[in-house]
Amino acid sequence: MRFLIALLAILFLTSCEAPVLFPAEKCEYAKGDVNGDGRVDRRDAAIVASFDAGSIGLDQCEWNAADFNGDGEVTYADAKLILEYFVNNGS
Ligand SMILES: [Ca+2]
Ligand SMILES: [Ca+2]
Repeated sequence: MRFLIALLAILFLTSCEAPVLFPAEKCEYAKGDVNGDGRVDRRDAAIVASFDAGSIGLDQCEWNAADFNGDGEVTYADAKLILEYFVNNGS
């Protein structure tokens, strides 16, 4: 009986704690720096274009960086803007 009470107490206490699944990944990629190499360049634009074409996927960090115009979607428009940014700023 004592074992059962202890087991119930453990279950109750562990169920009250916040679930710890996986620590939130830090997304430190700058806007447009989809591959996280510290530069916004044609390679980032190519990644976004590939994503838009459906040939690759993006993780959440990459996706956040890829939405260059901040419209909540990652499309060819973002690839174009990233490329324009690269051409104009020579990052
Ligand atoms: Ca980059
Ligand atoms: Ca976008």
